[in-house]
Amino acid sequence: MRMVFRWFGEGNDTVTLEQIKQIPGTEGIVWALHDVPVGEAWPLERIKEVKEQADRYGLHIDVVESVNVHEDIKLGLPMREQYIENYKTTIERLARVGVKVICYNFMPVFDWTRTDLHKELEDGSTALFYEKAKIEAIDPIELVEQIARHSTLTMPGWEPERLAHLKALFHAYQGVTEEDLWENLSYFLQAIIPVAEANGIKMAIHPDDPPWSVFGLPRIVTNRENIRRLLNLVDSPYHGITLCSGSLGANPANHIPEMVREFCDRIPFAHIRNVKIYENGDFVETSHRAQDGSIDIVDVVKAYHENDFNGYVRPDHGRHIWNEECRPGYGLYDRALGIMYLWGIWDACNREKGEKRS
Ligand SMILES: [Mn+2]
Repeated sequence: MRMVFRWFGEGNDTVTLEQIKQIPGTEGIVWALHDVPVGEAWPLERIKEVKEQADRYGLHIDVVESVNVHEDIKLGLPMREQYIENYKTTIERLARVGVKVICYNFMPVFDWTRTDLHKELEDGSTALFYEKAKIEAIDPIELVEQIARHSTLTMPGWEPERLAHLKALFHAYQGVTEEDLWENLSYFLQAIIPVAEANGIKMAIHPDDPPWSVFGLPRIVTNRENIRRLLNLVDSPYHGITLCSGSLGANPANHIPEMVREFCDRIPFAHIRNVKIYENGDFVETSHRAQDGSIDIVDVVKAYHENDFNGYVRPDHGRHIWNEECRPGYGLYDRALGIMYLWGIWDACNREKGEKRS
């Protein structure tokens, strides 16, 4: 496996490239141009700038996360044609600096959803938390209005200036079914996969987080059966998934090691992290250690090893430990500990097979 680490960019991350370089076995960054509005083509000069920054530390930029998909594409609106053209341009420009994998998602309105960004765990660390009843109890439009009335924000990305826009978006999704979303995803893939293929870039869709409908919005990348259907939409090795153990694993019916075994040759990029699921459906992000959460991370890594996985891996999220001030889920310390746990399992698997591969 090829270890990489998400980095939000110069001046936009508490973690430095120098620090990332010092995490054992870490060879590259997972990056994006976070300030380019969704739907616009990424400027080549800005792309080159990130490559130069990473080059200075001997880190590669093979994996981009995310090139976000405009809502008009997900909704199947006429403007999608222009946004798809822009998306293709971004793919071509990323190929010019050697990018190999693009992670993206097809979740309406939000990507990940949590109710508490700093839930305190028993050991005093804090982590991202999802309270199922809280999300299920609320009508989305009512939620937007509530947040507009109160200043305390509990959801990521719910900045006041986005609220009016959000309300319009929720209205746009009213009546949009899962089948509509499948159709719009298929349309998007038919258009971009040939371009990705021609440019040597593997597209890797990230599963929905959490893997079920939230706020009444349709969601489709949620389980094994749907991933089979998804991969059959376009038969190409350049159409794959970012298998995220923590996202899919929030539903205990999703057996992650089995999914790794089934889909391995279509997984160019893996997110490996653990979550602890409670009986009422709430979940919290824990350390990577198998005993600390509900997902058997040892078996997940073994499954990759058995399949000679040579794709990219990131530790995904971490807790906030040792009083680190950082972007929620994206501190240095716990993610670095996670990497060492993953390497520990991997190296032990190597020894069992009498090998020393990386
Ligand atoms: Mn993930």
